[in-house]
Amino acid sequence: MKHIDYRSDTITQPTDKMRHAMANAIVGDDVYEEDPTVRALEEKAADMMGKETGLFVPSGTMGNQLAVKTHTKHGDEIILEKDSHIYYYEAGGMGAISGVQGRTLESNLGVMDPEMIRDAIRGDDIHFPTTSLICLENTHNKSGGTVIPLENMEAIYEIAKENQIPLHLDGARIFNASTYLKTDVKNIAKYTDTIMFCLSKGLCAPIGSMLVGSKEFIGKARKNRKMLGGGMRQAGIIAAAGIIALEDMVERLEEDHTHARALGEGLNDISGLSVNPETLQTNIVMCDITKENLTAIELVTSLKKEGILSSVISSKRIRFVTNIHISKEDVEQTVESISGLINN
Ligand code: TLP
Repeated sequence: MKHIDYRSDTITQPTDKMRHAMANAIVGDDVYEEDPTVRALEEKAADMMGKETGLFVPSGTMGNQLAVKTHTKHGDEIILEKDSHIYYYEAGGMGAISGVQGRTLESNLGVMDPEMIRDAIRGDDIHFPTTSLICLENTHNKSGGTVIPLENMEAIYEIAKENQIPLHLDGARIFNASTYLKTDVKNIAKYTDTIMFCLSKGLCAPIGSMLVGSKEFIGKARKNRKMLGGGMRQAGIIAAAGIIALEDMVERLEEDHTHARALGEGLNDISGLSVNPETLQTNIVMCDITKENLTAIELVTSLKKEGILSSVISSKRIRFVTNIHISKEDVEQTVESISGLINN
């Protein structure tokens, strides 16, 4: 049976062009900084974001955790959104690896109030930990791929600067955000000190994320990457696909957004389901089950039997992520199948 796989955009397969580039990549030992393909990817990533330099990392999680580790010291506090990936989905890494605690804030669809951030920054008091990092997430995964408006990022960045606290962006899907905002990604990146972004989600590279920032910061992060076991050798094999992800795959994200909007609107029209239209911005659809006596696990299991794969987010919420392997026809079929299931 053919599967329509909405579990994540991480399931995407590399393109033929990527596979060809990987087979022919010129490589060297990247721990010695001798891999020209990795270097080319790091320079390209940094240029696109308007930062001094970049570091290729095996995963978005490692990129975020390296940022936390490199910006902070044990016992510090970091400010972040309460459902942010760094806090919610990274296996407690910030505590385990960096020994920091989180000051988590509420948000409106991933958008935090700058004044709440200002209030959360610790003053100089013997009782307090030191606030050493502010983290944002754009797009915001758990809110449904929602985008942070540029004015909000600017306001938070100003507060960070006033207090000499660095700002790290979990930009796993930053190109989805720039596509939605119809702006160059640099216009988002300029309100950050460091950014992690993923090559292996909607951009279809098989492996890898980038951490970008100042030369000084990335130098320290490179050492921390080694410490965590993320120093890779002939990594140009995978970096070659990352270059194609950045060169060829950004423009196609719009298509994922169109499909997500159609899916979200279709699901919202089914009685017993609800999707907040305000969240239909990029490629993630969070669908709430309003029908009584139907749980997310039951719906996801029934859908699987019909060849439609989705994820359970909570007892009454399921997630769909559009990606290169989902077509307009798949979306239509999905809405039809779910409508049939719910009405039976
Ligand atoms: N998100 C995955 C899961 O981990 C939840 C997904 O399927 O959406 N930041 C954000 C905002 C992310 O959504 C993810 C992955 C990461 C970081 C981590 O990236 P990886 O999976 O490469 O470690």
